[in-house]
Amino acid sequence: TTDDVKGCFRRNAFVILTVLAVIVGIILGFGLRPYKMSYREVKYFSFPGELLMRMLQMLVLPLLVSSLITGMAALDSRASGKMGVRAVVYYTTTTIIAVFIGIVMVLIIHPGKGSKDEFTKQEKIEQVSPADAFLDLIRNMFPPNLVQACTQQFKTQYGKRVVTVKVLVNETLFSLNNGSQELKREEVIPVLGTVNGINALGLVVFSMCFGFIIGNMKEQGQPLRDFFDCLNEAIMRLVAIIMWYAPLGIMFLIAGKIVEMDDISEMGGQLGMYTITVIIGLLIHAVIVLPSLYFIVTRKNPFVFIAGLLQALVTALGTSSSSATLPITFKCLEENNHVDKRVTRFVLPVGATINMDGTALYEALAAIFIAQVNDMDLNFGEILTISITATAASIGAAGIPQAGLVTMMIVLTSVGLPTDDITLIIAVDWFLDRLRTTTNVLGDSIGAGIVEHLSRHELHELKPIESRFHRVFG
Ligand code: DAS
Repeated sequence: TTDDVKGCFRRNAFVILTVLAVIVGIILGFGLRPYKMSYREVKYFSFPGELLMRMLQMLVLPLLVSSLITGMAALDSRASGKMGVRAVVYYTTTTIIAVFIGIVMVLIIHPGKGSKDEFTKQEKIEQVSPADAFLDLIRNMFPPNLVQACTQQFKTQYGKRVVTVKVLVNETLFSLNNGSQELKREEVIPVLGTVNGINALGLVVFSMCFGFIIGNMKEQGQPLRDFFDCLNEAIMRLVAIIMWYAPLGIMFLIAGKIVEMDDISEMGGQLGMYTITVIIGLLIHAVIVLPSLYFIVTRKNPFVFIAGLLQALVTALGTSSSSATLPITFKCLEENNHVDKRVTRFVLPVGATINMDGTALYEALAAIFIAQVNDMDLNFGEILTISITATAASIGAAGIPQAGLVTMMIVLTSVGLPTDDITLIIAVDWFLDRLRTTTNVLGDSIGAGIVEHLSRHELHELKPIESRFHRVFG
């Protein structure tokens, strides 16, 4: 039918446009490097990319709340309970596998052999103690009030300057020194509890409770269910518009980052080997483990499923933020892969908040790399500690740029490694962050496909989300 043709054209047009945008972005970035643009020029040059980030970030919270409420309301307690258990089992399994891959890779390749002085010593970052960081994490689970929790302000990093992410909800300042500037203590409070990170857990729980209640209000709850369904539909319509802009935004995000990155030739052998080790680990997880899991459970071709996600995966690559990518992940799963909305609305918000396979793999691998650089031999107990804290830190990491680098402090401290040493790997973190964010988004999406398949009987018994919006507006 014409709708199918239109849908197919639009889907492929997006993917082709976005992949082209990445290629042009890379060429543009390397083409502009010889001009040594100033910080200000890079900031203006990257503006179209920042615009995309802000448009997506603006949608994240209302989308997260409305999708969870309507998703929960559409499920009865039995179905949501079973679905929740399946999702948690999947998250736990894939995160543990990811950590295991990270550890095996860094122990086999051993990129950290040699001495530390090869690294261009960056300025010390004054660290908040992990106890403060952990307390901040707990404190930030509960925003001062819900209204504030829906207003967030992000200024993302521009290369060589202090990165400041100021989240109105908690006044949590997170600054990552990417360059020579010294940081003041009060500025370095890890971005553990941002409205997009662990804090969303507070909102996720609230939304699930709210959705559960209005789901059990039978007919009286219908107006409320319709309200949040319309809110969700309205946001998804906005996403449909933003998706046409996304390729342009991604092009400038990638080009801007390449213009300002350190000279690759300056990168020492150890850092180069470390980068290759992370890439191999993430590829094994993203190309072998996750698709195999999908095939084992659903007996369907995983690469057809992944092809439908390309727009979201490239957006994750461009924005290095799984939260900012969430609206596009929703669209790809529901429209390209036709995953049931009752599953995506329930599983995706939770997954994007706590399920970060790429980050868990990265943190375990990086911690052991730093131990190797410090000529520290870790025993089995310490490696086990790193596995556990890397899993916990990936749950606490925010879905925003370079959050995984910050939560890694908990991992380093757990085995007595110097937290300052995160400065050794900052130079390549902006690039590896993109890859681990893409892995995070892939893990969440494959999880939605697997949970939907395992829940097909329960879903069959319940009525689908009959959107009033479509009923009224078609
Ligand atoms: N950038 C984070 C995300 O959006 C991942 C990370 O920093 O590790 O998922």
